[in-house]
Amino acid sequence: MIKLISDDITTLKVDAIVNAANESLLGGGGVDGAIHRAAGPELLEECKKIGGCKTGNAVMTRGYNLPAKFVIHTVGPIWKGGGNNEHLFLASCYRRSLELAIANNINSIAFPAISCGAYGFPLDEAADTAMDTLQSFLDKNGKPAEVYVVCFDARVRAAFTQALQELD
Ligand code: AR6
Repeated sequence: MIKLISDDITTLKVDAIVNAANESLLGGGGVDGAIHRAAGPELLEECKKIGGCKTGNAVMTRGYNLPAKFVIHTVGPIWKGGGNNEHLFLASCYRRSLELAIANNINSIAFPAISCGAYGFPLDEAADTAMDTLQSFLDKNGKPAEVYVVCFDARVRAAFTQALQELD
């Protein structure tokens, strides 16, 4: 099941929320900043111990003061025009996050629109890649049971709604 919701990801009571982080894992703006503020300083401490994450990969921490038990930090690609494997890296972010989730018995997971803010990925293209990757993973693995994509504004909602409709 893939469901779109319009909400602040930091308020969701799911097993894991996904963070659109950067390779340092030391925090930043956008959804990353919001997650660190809501989780509290222990999140940064755990991230420092991990020591970074490559673009397209994902790592997991506890959720600390968040309602979510875990945070899966993934690093989306910076959009550079589309000729630098941006779509492959973006797909990898969704897939690696889901692999970590099922390896840790996570049944409910919420994604933000990875790379669609500061990293400048065109929304329609990001939405297509996100939805195709999520659906393929679910078709193959049959879990996690609940996958949410959080649409923080109307433009994101419109792009992801269209991409979801195109799946069937
Ligand atoms: N809940 C859900 N979605 C949100 C929230 C929130 N609280 N806040 C923002 N968004 P961005 P990126 C949406 O820029 O493009 C950071 O500085 C936002 O509207 O957060 O992957 C990192 O440290 C947009 O649709 O992530 C990196 O340096 C989406 O989340 C860099 O930005 C992603 O926007 C990563 O850039």
